[in-house]
Amino acid sequence: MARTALITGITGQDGSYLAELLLEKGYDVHGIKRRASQFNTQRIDHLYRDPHANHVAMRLHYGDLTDTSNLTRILNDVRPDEVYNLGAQSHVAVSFEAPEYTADVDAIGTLRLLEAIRFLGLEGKTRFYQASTSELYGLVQQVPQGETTPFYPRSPYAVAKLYAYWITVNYREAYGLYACNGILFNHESPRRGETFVTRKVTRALCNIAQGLESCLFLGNIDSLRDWGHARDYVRMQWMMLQQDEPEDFVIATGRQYSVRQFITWAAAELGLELEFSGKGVDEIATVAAVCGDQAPALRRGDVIMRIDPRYFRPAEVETLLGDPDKAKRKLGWEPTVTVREICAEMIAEDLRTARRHALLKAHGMDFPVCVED
Ligand code: NDP
Ligand code: GDR
Repeated sequence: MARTALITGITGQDGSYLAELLLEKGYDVHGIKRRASQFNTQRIDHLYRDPHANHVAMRLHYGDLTDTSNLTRILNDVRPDEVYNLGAQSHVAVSFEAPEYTADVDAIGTLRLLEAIRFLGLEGKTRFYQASTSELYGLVQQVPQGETTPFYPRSPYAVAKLYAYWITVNYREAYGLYACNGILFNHESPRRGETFVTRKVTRALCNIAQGLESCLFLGNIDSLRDWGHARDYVRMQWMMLQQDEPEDFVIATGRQYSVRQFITWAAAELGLELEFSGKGVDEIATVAAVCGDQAPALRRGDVIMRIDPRYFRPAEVETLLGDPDKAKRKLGWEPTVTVREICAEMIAEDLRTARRHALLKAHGMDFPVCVED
């Protein structure tokens, strides 16, 4: 009998890679997708099979982490061996604008799932993975951050995730549920949401290089992050649920770079050398040299990045650096892709799209390029 997994957030970056991994491993995969006014399954369309076919390994259910009866019904129908709770309002800056909704989805949504597992008497069958985050460390108390580093959340998102972290631990201790937290540091890919900083940079620079946008606006480019590849990190999510005993793990690369460094790499992939000048909100990045033919719209001296204080957060997480030692020791997990390689992969993908759009534009088929945030 194939094992069955339920993924909340299957339409997101991690959900799509995890669905691929579990299907490869022979699982029957069920995912929860939200009702939207337009199709929202682009990241998993390549995994879709006609639901009328004989054996369909991936099935989608309409649902929402704010809806207790919906979650309970889906869990009762699917009775999964493994639940991966990846669904979340996952944008830190947005959580300052929608704090109550973020708490409802990210904190209470986790409780709803755990309670439904218990209510349905699935504690002995269903293993639970909670998508915890390095944002829990916030104002860091120790460098690097590991499983025992104290938390100090700095956003409504992180505070909601702190509740989700502890309620997962509590259900493990109180009810013997096999429940684990993966404390994941930032992870990226060509499927990264367009408003997170790495993807915002790669997408905008490709559009600028092709003449589809003129300038990239960013907030704090001095913040430091430990970036890995989403595909490596979902492998670890699955590994955590295959152990004899449930435990929490930090997943990170153990290397840290600034947003500014990432911009420099992204530009270099396009044959651009940048010069940063000015200070604080007046800082800009100018093209110092162009080589190759990947940026036909750009000349030396063009300003391609400016600071917009609108992107500063009310409370910032300045620096994060993870210690993945436990994951390496206990599970034999290693990250396989460097951030420089991730950046190259993201640029290659976004450049393909930008070139396609530029070609359409050149043939008079103009369309608005969405640059918001
Ligand atoms: P994404 O933002 O790409 O995906 C989030 C997913 O959650 C989407 O499928 C989204 O649906 C879904 N979702 C949002 N709100 C709800 C809701 N109310 N009910 C049900 N589903 C909802 O996030 P990632 O894939 O990058 O991250 C996965 C998880 O890991 C998240 O919980 C995130 O907080 C956490 N995390 C991510 C890290 C990272 O660096 N990527 C690091 C550490 C933790 P839709 O497609 O319709 O918007
Ligand atoms: P983060 O990722 O907040 O770490 O949360 P994000 O890419 O949004 O920001 C990283 C850093 O870049 C700075 N920054 C900007 N960020 C965005 N989004 N847009 C900008 O214009 C911009 N300019 C500078 C930010 O201030 C920040 O310091 C991600 C999410 O995936 C969370 O769900 C996850 O929990 C954490 O990673 C680990």
